[in-house]
Amino acid sequence: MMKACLFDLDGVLVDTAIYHFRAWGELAQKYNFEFTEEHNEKLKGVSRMDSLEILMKLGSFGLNHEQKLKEASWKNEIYCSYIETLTPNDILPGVKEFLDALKVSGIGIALGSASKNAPSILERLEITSYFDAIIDGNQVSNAKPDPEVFLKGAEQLGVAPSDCIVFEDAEAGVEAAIRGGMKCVGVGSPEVLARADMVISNFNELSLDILITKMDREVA
Ligand code: B16
Ligand code: MG
Repeated sequence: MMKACLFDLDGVLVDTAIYHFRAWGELAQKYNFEFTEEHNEKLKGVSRMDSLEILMKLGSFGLNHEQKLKEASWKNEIYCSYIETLTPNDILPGVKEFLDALKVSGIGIALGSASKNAPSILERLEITSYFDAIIDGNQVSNAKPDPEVFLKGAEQLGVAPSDCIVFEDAEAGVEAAIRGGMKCVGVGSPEVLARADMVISNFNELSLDILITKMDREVA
């Protein structure tokens, strides 16, 4: 029985991937290698430090621990300057209406994001108050596909993982939901998110009734 919904942030509630792309692109320029949108796909749902490791491989350059911290924080400053421009108009289509429907039905709402900037993004979007639990990159030691971020969310809500539905746009996030024993709605391309229980392209396609009907059928 569905008792809670756990949402990823980037790519599900708001599209900040373009800002990550631009900020990492500046690092790529600094180290003089090509960084494409296709490369950026590999960074979705991946933590900041793991993203830097992927870029180091792409650009074939090495950094010691201190340099890694310095470059990651340089990228984050650039990223933060971009997200300063976010407003409630940047919430992805249908999200607000869906969150409203969950609230009215008394279904728990949690955030499960790899981003350490998640709290400030939610503030800028003016949706913090919807969330009964917020788990972000500051509170987990194991990145997705490890289920830690979602299991902590379920625990804070006091709901069993089998009664939770995760919304994810990244393959690693879908895998994390599955490993956590939760159902998963993929937001994006059915090819990339093939392991999700159902896939939508945006929240305008989804109502609470559709979700419950579809997920009940999966259980039966
Ligand atoms: P930060 P999500 C993830 O957010 C992004 O998809 C990923 O591209 C980013 O590297 C990661 O957050 C860390 O973000 O640098 O802000 O801590 O999709 O898990 O909400
Ligand atoms: Mg995401």
